[in-house]
Amino acid sequence: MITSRESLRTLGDIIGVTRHLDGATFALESGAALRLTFLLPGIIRVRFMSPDGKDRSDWSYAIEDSRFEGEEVFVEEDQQSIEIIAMSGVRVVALREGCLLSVFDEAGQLVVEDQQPPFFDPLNGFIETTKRRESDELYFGFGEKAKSSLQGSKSHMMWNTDTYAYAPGTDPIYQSIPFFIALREGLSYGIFFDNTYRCLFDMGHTSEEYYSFAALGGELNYYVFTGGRERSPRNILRDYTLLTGRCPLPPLWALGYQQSRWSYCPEARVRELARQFREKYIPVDVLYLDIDYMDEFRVFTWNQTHFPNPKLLIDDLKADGFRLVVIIDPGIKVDEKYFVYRDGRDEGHFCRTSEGEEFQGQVWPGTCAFPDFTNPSAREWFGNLYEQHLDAGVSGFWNDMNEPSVFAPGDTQSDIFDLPEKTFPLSVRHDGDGHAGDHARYHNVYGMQMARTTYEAIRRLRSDQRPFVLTRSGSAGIQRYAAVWTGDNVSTWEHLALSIPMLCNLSVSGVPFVGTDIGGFAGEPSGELFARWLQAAALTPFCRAHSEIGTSDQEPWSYGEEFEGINRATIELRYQFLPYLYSLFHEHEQTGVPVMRPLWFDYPHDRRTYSVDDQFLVGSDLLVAPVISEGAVTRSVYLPSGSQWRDWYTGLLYEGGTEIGANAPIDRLPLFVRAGAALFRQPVVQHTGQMRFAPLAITAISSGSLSTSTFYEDDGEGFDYKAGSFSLSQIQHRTGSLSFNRSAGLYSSRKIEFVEFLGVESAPREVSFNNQLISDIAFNEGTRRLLVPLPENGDSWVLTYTS
Ligand code: MIG
Repeated sequence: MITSRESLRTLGDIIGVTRHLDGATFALESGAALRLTFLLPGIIRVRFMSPDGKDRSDWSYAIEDSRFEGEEVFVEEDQQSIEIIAMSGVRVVALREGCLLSVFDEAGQLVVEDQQPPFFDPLNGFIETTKRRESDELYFGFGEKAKSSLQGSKSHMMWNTDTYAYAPGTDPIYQSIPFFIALREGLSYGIFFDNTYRCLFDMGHTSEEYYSFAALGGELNYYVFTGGRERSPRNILRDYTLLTGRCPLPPLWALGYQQSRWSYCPEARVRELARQFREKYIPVDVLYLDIDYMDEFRVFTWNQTHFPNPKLLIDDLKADGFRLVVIIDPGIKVDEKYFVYRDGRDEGHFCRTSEGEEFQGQVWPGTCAFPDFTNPSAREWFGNLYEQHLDAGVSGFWNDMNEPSVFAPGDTQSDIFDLPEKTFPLSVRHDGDGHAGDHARYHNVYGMQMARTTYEAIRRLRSDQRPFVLTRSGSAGIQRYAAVWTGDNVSTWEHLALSIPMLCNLSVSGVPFVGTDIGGFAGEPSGELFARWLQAAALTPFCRAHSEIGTSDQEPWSYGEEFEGINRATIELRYQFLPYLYSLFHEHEQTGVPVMRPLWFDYPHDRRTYSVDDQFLVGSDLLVAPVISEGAVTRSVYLPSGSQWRDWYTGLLYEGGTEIGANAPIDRLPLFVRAGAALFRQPVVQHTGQMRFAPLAITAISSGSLSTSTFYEDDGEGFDYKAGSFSLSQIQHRTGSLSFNRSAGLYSSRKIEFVEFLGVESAPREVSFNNQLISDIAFNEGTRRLLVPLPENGDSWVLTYTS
């Protein structure tokens, strides 16, 4: 990082120990102190305080919940070292000399250890820690990175940056999450560096033998997640999201297909778009308005010529099952006659320069001032502005440009921080919720605090509405407030390929609600590329097509009749799986597991999964292997070991741990299902508003061994679910038998109309429901599917067949 190694100092030896119930504090020679806290079994906080003698209060935007009781510890000391042992068995050993730390798991195995003492630079606040590294250890996460997980991605910068048409390898981009999961031989651990300054992670880049993370300011304050007994990624993400929060269950409509472009304008174009979707029977839930809906890009205004009556437009769209999301940028046009500017200035809500002047910079509206979203009163003021959009019926908000991005700042950046990103000067002041600091400190949280402003405003102004916020920028904890899209990608096959590791790494950084601009933002995709991209995105958590102004049309029907049919079927596939997808969001809210997962997340013991960058899991049951190369009609698929898998289309069984060839004609998304799984699906609907009238179907995937699946359901809106208005069902299934049990909840579940068994080799001799024979069944030998229409059924029943 940008500092000279000569001016680095260590923090010195440990010269004193104070014991606490939940850890210890070490006094260091340099005057700094180290506080070690055992927050929970498996979460250890390492906080070095005041190497520069400055007193810093303990303050973080990332941490949602710090009210942990702490784990009780024993402290043992000898000449060389101090050992702190928690009740769970997790242990930290600190060498007195150099304050070198080693962390051990419950089973006594080494998790991670310092390779060098921590360093700091008294001249500029630089801090750094270095850990030993085994040469085969791999690292995933780091938030939003335009990199595949393995190929050369060994150093990562944390500094939110507007990077239009970024290329594979561009670093940093829009979001920075200084968290990673380390993986080696099935054992994992995680580290979260809770520091909002510019950070650099050097993960074996400089030397295979160690890795380091450093920041240009703030504290060396990090959390080690040991991953519990299993040392599993699942436990690590559970614990990381206990600390930084989870994504609250989104409104159901936000899981539908979404159509955007810069810009659908004027109103007639929006109405035409809506009409086309319904006429063509292409399911969709959400339409977007980009910056042109506003009066000269003034946020919270409408262009009166193009959108003379927004409420009427939105009402009409709603009647037809559409939701509208509008963009809101942070830049406020400096204009005496503009109420937002006037109020913001008069009430002092804008960011100021170090001289106390209003900071101004150029963005879309021209010269702008920028709300200080790190100030609670600015958040409340800006948040209240959303009221009129909510009154008009706008369903959700899209926060863009919040890195923050500034085309031309008012002054130039200087000194060691002199880097080319277009953003605020680093000296701009922020309130920091009472912990005042400069932009160098708060740059990375600006976007998240804007998304928070939006989220909290909807919660405050519409207590019965689940907020939907989409954000471009964010930092650790962003999942509490918003869905995230990966910014201005490009319409190329390379970018399509990149989308998979990008979304997987965001997912394992605690952010489950993620997606890319389908078809690519910059440039124009061919019909084939758009169709393949849509397939790749069909089961991603956030599913939205979006493209730049001036590009050709990028709707599902824009590429001729053949592709229109293919694209319709792809979107229909998503809608059929929506009950399953929705249930996964509930699982995330409960446990912190991501919705979309890299293969290694569920199969850390299968080393071959570590390098799979062109497939992903959706929940534990679906394995998606999209075609990401032009002209391909087959592809090889790796099926992880530990499960058996069936081809979704043929029902054929495959052993895990094998690589197979999959058929992938242009109209097919290669899809595999875990044997034993039971998935909830539904017939095609045109939008989620029709779901409450649609029956459910269970698709059970044949397997010799018994497995249990859980399914969550509620009415898809509001917060009644928190008061028990949900339904939780359990299915136990093995070949020939499926038992269903509604185990909890007050919500009256949708009717279950069919059970479909996938992977049935021959026509069954007998099918019975609660011991009564059923004759009206359909068996398809070619697809190995047995379809059983269910009689009236209640909270608990059993379906069996014999072959
Ligand atoms: O400077 O609002 O990433 O999705 O269409 C460009 C116009 C500003 C960037 C976003 C993109 C959006 C565009 N915005």
